[in-house]
Amino acid sequence: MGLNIAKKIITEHLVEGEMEAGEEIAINIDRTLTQDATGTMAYLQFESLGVKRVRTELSVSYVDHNTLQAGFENADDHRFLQSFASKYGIYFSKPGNGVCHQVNLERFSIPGRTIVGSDSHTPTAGGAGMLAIGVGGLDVAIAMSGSPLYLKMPKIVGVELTGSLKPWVAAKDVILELLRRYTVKGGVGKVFEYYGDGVKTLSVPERATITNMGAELGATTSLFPSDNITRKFFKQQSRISDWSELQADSDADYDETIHIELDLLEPLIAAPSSPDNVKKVADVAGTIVQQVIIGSCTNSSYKDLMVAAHVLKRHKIHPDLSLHITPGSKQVIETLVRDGGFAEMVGAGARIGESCCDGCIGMGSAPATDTVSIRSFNRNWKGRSGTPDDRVYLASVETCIAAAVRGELTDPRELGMYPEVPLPKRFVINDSMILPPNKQPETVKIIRGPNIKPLPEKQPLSEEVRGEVLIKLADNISTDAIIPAGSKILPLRSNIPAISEYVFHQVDPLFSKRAIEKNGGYIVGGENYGQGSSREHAALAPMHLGVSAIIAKSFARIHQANLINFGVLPLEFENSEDYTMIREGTGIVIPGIIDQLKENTNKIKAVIDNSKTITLVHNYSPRQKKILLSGGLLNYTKTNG
Ligand code: MIC
Ligand code: SF4
Repeated sequence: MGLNIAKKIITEHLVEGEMEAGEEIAINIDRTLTQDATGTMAYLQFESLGVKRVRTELSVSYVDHNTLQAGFENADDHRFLQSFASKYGIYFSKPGNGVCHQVNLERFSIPGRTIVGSDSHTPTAGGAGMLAIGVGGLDVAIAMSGSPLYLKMPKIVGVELTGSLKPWVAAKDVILELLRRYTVKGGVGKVFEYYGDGVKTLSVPERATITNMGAELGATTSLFPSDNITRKFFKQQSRISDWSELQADSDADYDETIHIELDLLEPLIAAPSSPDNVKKVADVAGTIVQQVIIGSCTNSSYKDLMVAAHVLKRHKIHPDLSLHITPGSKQVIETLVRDGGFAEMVGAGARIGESCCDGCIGMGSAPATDTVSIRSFNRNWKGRSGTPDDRVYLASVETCIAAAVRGELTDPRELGMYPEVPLPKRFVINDSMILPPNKQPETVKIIRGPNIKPLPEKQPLSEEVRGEVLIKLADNISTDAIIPAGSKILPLRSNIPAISEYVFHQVDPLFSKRAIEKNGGYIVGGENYGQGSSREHAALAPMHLGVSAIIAKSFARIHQANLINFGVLPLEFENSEDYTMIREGTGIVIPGIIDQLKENTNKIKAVIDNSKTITLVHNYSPRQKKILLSGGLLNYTKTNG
C-alpha cells in the first residue's frame, strides 16, 4: 500500500515510535509560530531552558490578539516579545501586520515541512501542504530548543472531494458540512487529509479555510496536497523557490474515508452557540441581524474580501446593521487597495478594522444586548464575543455579506450573479512589518514591563492526591469557559496570579475564591473537556489555584497535553455512571498515586467520600508518566535534558 501525505511527512520527521494509530511518536519540528496571547508564556518557558538561540529552521513571533492597548499591559507584552525575538533568533511580525495564520500561509508556509504553533488554528498552513499542529506554548518552547514533539500517532482520515462548488457556496460550507456530520469531538485523534478531483477546484486560501476550521472538529491537523494550484499560489507570493510537489501515492491507504460531493453542498451556517450546530442557511433565513463581521484567520483572505467588495458595489449595507471587516493581513489590505476592493468597502460604509483577531476573541466589536451577529469566524461559544447572552452565527463570507445587505439571514444565492474573483497574478509583497532577529544577540536587552510576571512553579507529584470536587461540568466545556478571553482578561496572559482569579468566571464567578479556600481540589467534566483553544492558561491557572486532577469522560487533545505539561492529572471515568454519582463537594482521595502510576496498567483507583472505590483510566505514555511524576514538562526537561 502507498503512503498518504500525512504519513509521508511524518516518516521524514520521525525520530521515535511506530506510525501505529494511538502509539506515541516523536517528530522533528522544522518551524514554530507563536502569537502574543500565548507567546509571552512560551518565551518565558524557553528562557528558563537556558538555550541561547532557537534551534529551528525558522521561528516567528506574531502580535495579533492583544492589539487593543486599553492599558499598558498589551504594549508591555509587545515590547517584551519584540526584544525577545531579536535576541533569540526569532522573526517578529509587528502588531498590524496580520493574523498569524494568514501571514504564515502567505509568507512562511512550505509544503512538506512540520510546524507547531501556540494557537489551535495553526493547521491553517495545511492548506499549503504543511503538517501544522496547534500545541501549548510549552511544547513550542521545547520545539524551539531543538527537541522533537511527542504526540499520539493520529488516525489518517481521507476526505475525498468530488465535483466543484456551485456559485455562492464556499469552502467554509465544506468544513461546516464536516462539522454537521462529525461534531466538535468527531476529529479527536485524527488528521483530515483531502484528496480527489474536487481538490483541484479550490485555491490555497480556500483550502486554508477548511484546514483552519478542522480545529473545531478537534482534529490534530488537516492537510491538502501541494499541486499546481499550490504552485500558482507560491508564484503569486513571489516565493516559487519554496514550492515543491507533495501528493499522496495513487494507492494510498487511509484509516477511514469520507466523501463530499461539492456540487451537492448548499450554504450552511453554525447557529448559536457551537460550531457544530449546523443548519442550512435557507432554514434560518429571515432572522433579523444587527451585526455582520467578516474577518478572522478562517475567512479574511483577498478573495473573501473581494467577494464582499463586489457585492457592496451592487448593493447597499442595510441601514439597521453594522458591517465590520477586518482584513487578515497587511498584504490583503495592500492588494485590495491596489485592485480597488478597499475603496468599495469603505465607500459602502463598512467599518474597517486593523488586521488582527479583533472581535473573534472578544477584543472589541461586541454585539448589542439581545441581538444577532453573523460572522465569518470559526467559534461562537456563548460569551466569546464579549456580550454574555450573545447569539452568534458562523458562516461563509458569501452568507455574511448577504445578511449585511438584506438585514436578515439570507441564502446568498438570492443575490443573483456570483462575482467570480480570480486571485491576482501577484499579491503585493511588502514584508516591512516583519523584523529579522539581531545578528549580535549579546547587544539586545530583553524589556520586561510590570505586566510580565515570573513563571509559576510546581512541585513533583505527592504520594497522595486529596481534595473536594470544586465544580462539576457538562460535555464540551471549552477553554474559553475555563479561562475566558476578551478585552478585560486577555491582557493578563503574562500574569498567572492575576488571571487565575478568572477561572470559570462566566460559569461560576466564585470558583477561584472557593478553590483557594479549599486549598485546591478536583474539577469534574463530561466529554471533550477543554475543547478549543491552545491556551495553556486553562491548565496553568487551575494548577496555580491548587487543582491537582481533572476527572472527565474524555478530553480534547491540546488541553490534555497542556494539563500533563503542567503536572495536572487528566483522568477519565472507567464507568460513566460514576460521573452521575459525583457532585460538587464530593471528597476524592487517590491513595499511593506515585505507585499506581508506576504500575503497568492504565487504571487508577480513587476513593469517593471515604466509602466507595471507583476506577479511573488514563492513556499516559511512559514518558508522560515521568512528566507527571516530575511535576510537569519543564521540571522533567531540566532534569532529563
Ligand atoms: C482562539 O481562537 O481561541 C485563540 C485565542 O486564538 C486561542 C489562543 C489563545 O487563547 O491565546 C487558540 O485558538 O488557540
Ligand atoms: Fe485569532 Fe480568532 Fe484565529 Fe484565534 S480563531 S487566531 S482569535 S482570528
